[in-house]
Amino acid sequence: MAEDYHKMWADLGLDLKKHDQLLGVLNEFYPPLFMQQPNRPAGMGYFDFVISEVHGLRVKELLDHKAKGGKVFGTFCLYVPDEIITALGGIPVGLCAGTDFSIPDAEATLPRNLCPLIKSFYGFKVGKVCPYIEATDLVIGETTCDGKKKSYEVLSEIHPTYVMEIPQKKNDESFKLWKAEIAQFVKKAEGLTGKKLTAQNLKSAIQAHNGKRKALQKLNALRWAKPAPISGKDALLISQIAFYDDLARFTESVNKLVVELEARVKAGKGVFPKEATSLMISGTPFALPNWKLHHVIESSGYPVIAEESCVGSRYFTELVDESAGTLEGLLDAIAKRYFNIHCACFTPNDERMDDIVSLFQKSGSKGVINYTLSFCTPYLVESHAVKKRLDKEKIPMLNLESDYGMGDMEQLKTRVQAFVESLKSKGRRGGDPLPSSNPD
Ligand code: BJ8
Repeated sequence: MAEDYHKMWADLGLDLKKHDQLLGVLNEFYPPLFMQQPNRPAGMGYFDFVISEVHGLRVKELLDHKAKGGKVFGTFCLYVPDEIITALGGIPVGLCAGTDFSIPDAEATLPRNLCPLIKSFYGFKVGKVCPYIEATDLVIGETTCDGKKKSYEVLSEIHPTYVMEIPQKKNDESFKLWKAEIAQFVKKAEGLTGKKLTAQNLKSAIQAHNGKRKALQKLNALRWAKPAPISGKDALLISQIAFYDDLARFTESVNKLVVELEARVKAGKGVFPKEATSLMISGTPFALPNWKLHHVIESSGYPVIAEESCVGSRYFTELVDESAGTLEGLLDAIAKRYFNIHCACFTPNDERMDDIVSLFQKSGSKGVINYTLSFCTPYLVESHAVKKRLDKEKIPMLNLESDYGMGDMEQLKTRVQAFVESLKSKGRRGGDPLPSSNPD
């Protein structure tokens, strides 16, 4: 970090000793995991810089924004409409929830057999190690899975929290409920920011967020080239940074990287051999700094070229329709776009199966790794539907369940290697691809 930020962290009430330990772990793991990858695109320099300043410069920017009267909104889910926050002069920040470092603090209050993502986010707050949550004026929760829903009640005891109600069925009645929920959120956000939502400020926020999504779409489509011009680990890192970096600067940096990757594809330059077996991942999100599965797969020699995930395709595939001229029309477009995110919290959720198949086909992956965080009931149970559909399409699939601990890395590696070997031997014998392996 360019500056010493200890005073800023102390003013935010962080536990400085524990926080130094957290940054120590990050500084130890990041360079070998990311910076030592061979043939990395030069454009990754910007994202390395962002990580080097992860609790420094960006937090300072948020605090500067607050000093000028702006508000900061913390989020943990894709259903929170960032455009409304931006339009009202607020900054939306996706909060960290991807490390076991913060879990012991959470387990003093929350049950052990709870999804690690939830325990991680709560542990960051209660353990006083996250400057982002301390910089937020309000955390926006949502009624997605039961674990999150109930944990927001616990969080609300120690941090200002507002919960949006997310419907669970995709029908007209649910859509009406969702629109009403968005209208309520607008009122809440207007109250906090002291600003009024207008067609003009909302349209320009929609355009800005769509610009970010378009940049991510281009970047992620380039990963399908053979050889892949960028590692899956780097692409994942960029998707994670998308949740908290400055919107305009991030979009510009991704677009610059896209130009570099296009040139690489043209020149046939990549980060893995052309014939490497490429895989895609579907399932639960990879909150920062959860890089474990990508590292396991890519350090075995297989590029990860797509993620059907909230830190992945669910985040950027759909744009908000910008064409309406009225506030009502634009809010309707926002409601439609967000209603169209296919999280396992919805029932039934057939559209997600279509998304997985379509991404598999478009990307040219050789197999799907269906990944679920331990104790995530919606995605664990939905693995059955994923398997059924992929079997039907004759798409090979491996089911993996894991948490944030490092203890199962070797076991995961063995399973991924065995899966790829099975794909290769099937390829050598010819015939249809293998049916999916059984869920654990
Ligand atoms: S839209 S996936 S970000 S809810 S992994 S906390 S579901 S028990 S993160 Fe999610 Fe929104 Fe859905 Fe996406 Fe619960 Fe599962 Fe944990 Fe999860």
